Amino acid sequence: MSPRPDPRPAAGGPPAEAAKAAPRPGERTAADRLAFWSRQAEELHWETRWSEVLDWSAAPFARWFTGGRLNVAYNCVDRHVEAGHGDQVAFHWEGEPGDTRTITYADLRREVCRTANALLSLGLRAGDRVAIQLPMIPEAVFAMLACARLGLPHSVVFGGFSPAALQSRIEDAGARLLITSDGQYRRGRAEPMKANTDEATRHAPSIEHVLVVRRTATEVPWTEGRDLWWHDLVDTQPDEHRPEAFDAEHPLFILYTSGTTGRPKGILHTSGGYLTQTAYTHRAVFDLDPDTDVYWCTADIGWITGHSYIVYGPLANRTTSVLYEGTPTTPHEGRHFEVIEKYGVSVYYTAPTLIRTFMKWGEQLPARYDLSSIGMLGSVGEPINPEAWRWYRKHIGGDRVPIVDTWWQTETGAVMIAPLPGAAPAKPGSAQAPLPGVSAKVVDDQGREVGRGESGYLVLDQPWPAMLRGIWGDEDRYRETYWARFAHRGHYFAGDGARYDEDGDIWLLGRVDDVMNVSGHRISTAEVESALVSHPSVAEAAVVGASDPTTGQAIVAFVILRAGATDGDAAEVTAALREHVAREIGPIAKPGRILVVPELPKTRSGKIMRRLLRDVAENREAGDVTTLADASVMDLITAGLTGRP
Ligand code: 6R9
Repeated sequence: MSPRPDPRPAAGGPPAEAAKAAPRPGERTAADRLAFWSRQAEELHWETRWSEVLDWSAAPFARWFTGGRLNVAYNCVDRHVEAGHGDQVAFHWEGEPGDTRTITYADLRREVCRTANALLSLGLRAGDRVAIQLPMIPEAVFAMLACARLGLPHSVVFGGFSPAALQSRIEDAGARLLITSDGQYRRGRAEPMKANTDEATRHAPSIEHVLVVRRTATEVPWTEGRDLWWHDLVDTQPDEHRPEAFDAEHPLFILYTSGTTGRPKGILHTSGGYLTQTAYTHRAVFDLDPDTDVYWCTADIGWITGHSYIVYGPLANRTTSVLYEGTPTTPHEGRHFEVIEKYGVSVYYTAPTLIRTFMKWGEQLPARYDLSSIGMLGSVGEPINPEAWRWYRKHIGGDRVPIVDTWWQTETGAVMIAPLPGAAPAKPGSAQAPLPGVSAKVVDDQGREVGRGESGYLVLDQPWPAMLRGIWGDEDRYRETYWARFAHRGHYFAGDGARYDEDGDIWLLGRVDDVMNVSGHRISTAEVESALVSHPSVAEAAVVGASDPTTGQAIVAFVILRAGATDGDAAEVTAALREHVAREIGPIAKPGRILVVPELPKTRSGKIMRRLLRDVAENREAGDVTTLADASVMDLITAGLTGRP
């Protein structure tokens, strides 16, 4: 397709979709917002229409489109086939070793029906939970949609997570079925997957069956009667399955994310509101034309971005997408550009950490490929620094395409703050303004809105359709984490700092809690600390996120070793600790640096002052130490570290 000219600064009118979606004049009140979302919900197919758009009477537990009934998978698949688009490509799948598969909407319908029939044959019924740990292969999408079709909440666990992490997620959700693969390709190598998931299921008695996709032809351990091959069970099922409509509030999925404590939270999303907002935002933010665009979101399906912007939003909008299995460096660093050129990708949605990696590799790399199909670029996962924004636009976007910086969270389910193309002049590094139907504010400690040029906390002061409906099995934690901070005002506390500029546009400033953002992945300091102290050599640990030019933040750990643990080589001990964290949580949580220290800086109440450790990690003079129980601790720490790399 031909690239769109950048409509900003708003010279001509906004593009058609943005104009259609934009709030009508005066659409500012809560009633207008509900009318707006009601119009967006009408874009979906409902078996029964809702009677009320929002029921907020049990706040902070929302019910959207109450009384409405729909089937999410029908909306994402069957309805497009029935409308005559069965031959349209849903996914151009590109495997890491270079194998490919083209999946049309008709193919997708057949695969999802077979998978649904297979799950039924295992005795699964609406409400049962299914855990999925799979690489980025088409079966991952089939599995998610089959679950949605049957009303089985899925819990997708990122393929890089350790057996221990998978086990705790399976247990928390009480999953009956695990869907996994024999192995996965990682940087050109076939690595075992089933061997790891077996370790997880050994201590997870809720699992009755393990359904295994053959991907790498790796040898696998096998438990007769429990384990089933996908090609035996699914591929032999009938191609037809009649979808049943579920309540708008029927649970669609649980997705675990890091919080400020060590225990991950199972974020619960439901059906009608989630699909309404993911579909609307995907359509409006990317100004997408389903007949001509080829869209590529590079996220992994194990993260919320994969759920909302690879699976549900794009499919509800009948998008043609690229689905890529591998890492960006395999088999070479030009892989993403090669894929863009091959499929004529027109909308490319990725994370700042990858953009900064591309910058490091140099602009000569994208210059070797024809990227002229690109008409729109997206960014998600962390604040995008203006330098990366400009580089992205110049070297990937040919200096002519809009960039949408989309702020949202696992908890929000869908994009909340983003510049609508054509609606406002672009500002590199700013997510700018809440989307139509969304209300966000920057407030001070007391919850009062701050003025222009001032910073504070980002809050969402009105419910939104794709909002989380709670934390699985833990009502109190839900209230405590998100609603306690500004309870007197009824604001949702996002955990991010933000600033209004002189025009009143929003700039995100990163997390204000103990959650790190490493390459766009949320990892809590407490999670890594508890992994470290579970190692016999470690007496105490404190973890901070230090600024890193490529990954946004890098994990730096300060550890106090137990007596005796220092007898060996210090480098050996820290190497062992890094491996230990990788085993406990997953390679993404491996600390970049581990510093062995004699003490940790603590307040009188015993709270570790991470701010001071961050100063050390970022090579700064330590800031205010007056609240330390023992001010000389910082000298001890820095003296001990001098001369170390
Ligand atoms: C979608 C996703 C959420 C946290 C969020 C914030 C950071 C995401 C951002 C951004 C600035 C953006 N974040 N997008 N910060 N600008 N465009 O990433 O969800 O994994 O739950 O992370 O990521 O700190 O609070 P999730």
